Amino acid sequence: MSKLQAAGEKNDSTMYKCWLKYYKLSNKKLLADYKHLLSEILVVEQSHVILNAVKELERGINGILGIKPVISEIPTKEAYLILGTFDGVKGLAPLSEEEKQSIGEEGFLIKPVTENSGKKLLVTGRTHKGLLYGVFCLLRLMQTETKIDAFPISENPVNQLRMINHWDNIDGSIERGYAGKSIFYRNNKMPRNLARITDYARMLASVGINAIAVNNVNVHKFETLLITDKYIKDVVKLAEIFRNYGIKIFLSINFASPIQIGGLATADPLDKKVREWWKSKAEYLYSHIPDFGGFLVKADSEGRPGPFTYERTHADGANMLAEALKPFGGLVVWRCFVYNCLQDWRDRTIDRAKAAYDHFMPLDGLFAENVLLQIKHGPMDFQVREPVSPLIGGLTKTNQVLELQITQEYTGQQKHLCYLVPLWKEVLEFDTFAKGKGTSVKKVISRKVFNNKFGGFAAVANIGDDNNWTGHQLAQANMFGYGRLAWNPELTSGEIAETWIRLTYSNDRDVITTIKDMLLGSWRTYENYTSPLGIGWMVNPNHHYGPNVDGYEYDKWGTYHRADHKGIGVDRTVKSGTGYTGQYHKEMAELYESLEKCPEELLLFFHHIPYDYKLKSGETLLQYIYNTHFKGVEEVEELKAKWLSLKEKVEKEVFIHVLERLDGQLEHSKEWRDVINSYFFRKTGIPDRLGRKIY
Ligand code: GCV
Repeated sequence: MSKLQAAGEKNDSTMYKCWLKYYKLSNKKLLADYKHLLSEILVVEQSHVILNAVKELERGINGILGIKPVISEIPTKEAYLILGTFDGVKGLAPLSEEEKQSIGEEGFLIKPVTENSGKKLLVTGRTHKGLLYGVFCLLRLMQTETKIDAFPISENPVNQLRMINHWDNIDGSIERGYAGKSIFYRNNKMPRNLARITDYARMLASVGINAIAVNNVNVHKFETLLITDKYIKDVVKLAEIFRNYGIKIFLSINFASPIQIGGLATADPLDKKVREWWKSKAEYLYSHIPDFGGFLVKADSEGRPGPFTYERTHADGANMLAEALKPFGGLVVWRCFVYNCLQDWRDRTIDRAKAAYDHFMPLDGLFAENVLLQIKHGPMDFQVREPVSPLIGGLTKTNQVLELQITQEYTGQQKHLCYLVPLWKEVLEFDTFAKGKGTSVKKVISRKVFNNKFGGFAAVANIGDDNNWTGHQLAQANMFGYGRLAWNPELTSGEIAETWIRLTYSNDRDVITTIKDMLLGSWRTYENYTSPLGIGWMVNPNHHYGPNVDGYEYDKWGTYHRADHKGIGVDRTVKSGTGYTGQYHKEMAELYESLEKCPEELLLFFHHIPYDYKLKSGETLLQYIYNTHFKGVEEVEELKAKWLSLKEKVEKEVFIHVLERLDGQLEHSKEWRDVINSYFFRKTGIPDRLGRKIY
């Protein structure tokens, strides 16, 4: 067996182990029931993936039940767990045709089998990958005290692509990374610590991730060489580690590669030599990595090269790559984050929010079958509150992937607590009305609406080489939540939070309810003390941390709030504004167009409003801004008080770590409150009705 089947890192810190801590169950009855069934594991097939599944079972059973299971090919006990595919368990456990039919390529079934010779627990599926997911599910259920009579349980992932995007650079830095340096690279060398990468692959597989792009979408000089002899052997190593956990590797590529590394004079997608170059590149890649996933591409965006240089369309660019990858089953994941980042703030005719739709809608239906358009969930850029991109559900003939951001670029950079699952849930539940009422985003991307071949989720990772992976330990819940949601978007934010807490901390009721409460309200709290009502962008330019109301106001990035002494907000109506509302299907367009009907949390995104405008609560807009900013800080105080109440219930190291982060958040939320409130007080001269301190 290959060396890359490396064991994970020997690291006993609970924060390192994340939700795979595997601590002993305290419920004696349950412990006895599971011990009875799981002291022996019958393994009937072999592969790297199965080996990892078995290792996980050993690890989990050892931790949760406190026993070392016997691994066998022929059972020696009366009760045991059988791990095998439908083919593998033939003759060992009965399975009906119906049961088999209900399980897809990545699904699994966990089922008790009672025969004359005793009770067994079957973990089965169509593929080895399905078995791996089944094992992680079983361990999750055990750790969260699920009774054995809850089985049989079967699951299939709802989404086909469940991808992680890394914005890691080969020098070791991570664009928008807040948890240390890259786990993959350092000083233009890779891979770094194989054991750590193996642990990461385990973590991702445990929540059902099946694809990973390992380098930044901004592909610089050295990363361009990942598809050459200089780095290919290293990429092969990474691919092997991830493959053994059922995860396909993708690379972000530089559209100008034919020029930069191919010696050609052009990267024109319609040029014959360029097309041949990419074809031979694909052959080269697949000769090294037969299950290579494909390319992730950022083109003509924020200074990256792309087809526009040659007056070609994004369909031309994507289809050229698709043609090269097609013979090998590879995919092109093409990002729609394309906009003019050299805008003149004086020019009110351009609206960055319109860009993705304007660029890609005219191309709907022109993309090759193996091209997927990856669309950021909002029309701007992962702000704390944005409407859902009208491109999702606008496109009807193109494969669509929803892009989320787990890394907290605009939501507190893992110094502030901001559990993002409720935000993502709102996006998934959003009704696009693409095919009448009920055409939610989650249905569109899971291919339930249009006849698309591919679809799913992608998200920017929030991990780095910090010992606790995510900088703030509670930010681990976002990585966990993303994976769970991509697997099953029907799960609620509360269910996901609760499971994460029980896996990460304990099954203690106080711990569960307190942390769940903290997580569930944290996005709203962050929104309260930062930028109001969907306007976004009141951050310091470049690094995007901390308040700066006018930081982007007179800049080139197209991110304006248009505040003056009378009012604030961007008029994006068709009637009198930029016309952005017209990009939605009729029902949503009408809603957003109307000042009265527009959901209040997005009011300033769609309308320019006077400060004395009365909101539904009866407060004026200005007073609402003051109130929410004071409230936000009070809520952080409550977060801290809640955490303090857990002093005796969580480990000291964890308690102190989170407390330090909350202290920092409290100080920084005051900074936000005071900067924002003072800005509006100074613009308007109108004091807070409640006479609170504004500077
Ligand atoms: C990787 C935003 C971020 C950039 C990021 C870009 C993108 O602009 O600030 O760091 O670049 O989005 O999604 O491509």
